[in-house]
Order: sequence, then structure tokens, then C-alpha cells
Amino acid sequence: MIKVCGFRVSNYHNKVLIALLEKGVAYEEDCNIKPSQKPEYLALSPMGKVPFMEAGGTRLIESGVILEYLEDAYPQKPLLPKDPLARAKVRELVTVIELHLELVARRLYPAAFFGGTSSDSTKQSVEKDLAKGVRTLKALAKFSPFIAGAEFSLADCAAAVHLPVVTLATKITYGRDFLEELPQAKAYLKMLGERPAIAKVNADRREASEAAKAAAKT
Ligand SMILES: N[C@@H](CCC(=O)N[C@@H](CS)C(=O)NCC(=O)O)C(=O)O
Repeated sequence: MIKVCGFRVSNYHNKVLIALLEKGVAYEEDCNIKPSQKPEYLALSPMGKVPFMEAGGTRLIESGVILEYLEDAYPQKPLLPKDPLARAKVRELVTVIELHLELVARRLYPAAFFGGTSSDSTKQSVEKDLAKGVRTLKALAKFSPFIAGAEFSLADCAAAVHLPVVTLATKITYGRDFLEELPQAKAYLKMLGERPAIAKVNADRREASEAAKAAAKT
């Protein structure tokens, strides 16, 4: 059986869970695993990140690779279209969302979410880089009704977990939601949040986030 290891506030961990639930693949979860640079953790996940997955004695890191593995191993309910170009368009969206939005916004997270600080130069460079990512997403996203078109896909798994964090981090940092440039995004994310798989993962994330906040106070 597949085992997913990570924690429920992690957007990348949650992306994998959404794909598993949407595909109807049975899995086990260890949701008490935190990223670490300690040697014992690096023996499991050499970048020190979450999530990682175990299946049949083999361990996989990188959520994108894990999702591709799930597509190959469990093709019954696909989250990628059949047509090679349509598949590439889904991967293009995932890449833009993760490389040019989430990873850029991540530079704001220490100050926005963890009590750290962001220098003015970080804020300026993130603003400039995020504008490019938002412009690109605006050019590529279909919202008809899903982000890549008529079918729910891996790009929706990525959008469901990453876009809300970009919204939150930019609101906290700049007082403005950078995704306002995409007027359809709000209704689209609401629609995704009504899917049972995403509703469950979001509810578990909220619960884990509240528990972490309560633990930090004690
Ligand atoms: N490219 C990785 C990114 C995973 C990632 O950045 N996970 C975060 C938690 S959401 C993490 O482990 N951060 C700790 C670190 O970067 O050291 C993936 O897709 O799995």
C-alpha cells in the first residue's frame, strides 16, 4: 500500500493527498513528518523536504514525480488527458503555478506566516517576479470550468493547494491579493473546494493549522 509522509499544512503534501483521493487510490498517511536537515531524516528524504512516498519498499520524493507515478500506476481514473499536447498543457500549468507563483511567493512566507521579516528588496523582487507568474497564469488558465479545460486534472490539484497561499501571502505582505488579476480565480477555487477530496484535505489542513497554533501558545 502507498504511504504518504508529510504534514497537513504542507501544500505539496496536500497536493498528493488530493490526487490520491480524486483517483480513489487507497493510501496510508503519516502526517506527523516535518522537514528536517538532520541526518536521520535526510536518509529518508535527501532534500530534507516533505512529502515523500513509500510503495513496495521504494521511496519517492518530489510531489510532481509522485503524481506522475500515480498516473502510471493507477491509470483507471486519469488526471492527465490522453492527447500528448493536452497532457503537456496540464504540465505547463502545474509548472507555472509551482515555479513562477508558489516558489516565488514562498520567499514571503517567513515574514507572512512565521514571525520573520522580509527586506524591502525581497518584497520588491517578489512583486516583480510574481507579476510575471500572474500574467502567465492569466494567459494560460481556462477556467472552463477547470483550470486546463473541461476535465479535472493534476493542474487543479496544484491550483487548489497553491493559489490560496499566494493570495494569503500577498494580502499579508502588500495588502493586496495578486490573484485579483484573475477575476475567475475566486469562484473557481470555491468550486474546487466543494469537491469531496478537496473539502476533506482543506478541513484537515485547517484542523492541523489550528492545532499547531494552539501548541505554539503553550
Ligand atoms: N519540490 C518539492 C517541494 C516540497 C516543499 O517545498 N515542501 C516544503 C513544505 S510545504 C518543505 O519541505 N520545506 C522545507 C524545506 O524546504 O527545507 C515537491 O514538490 O515535493
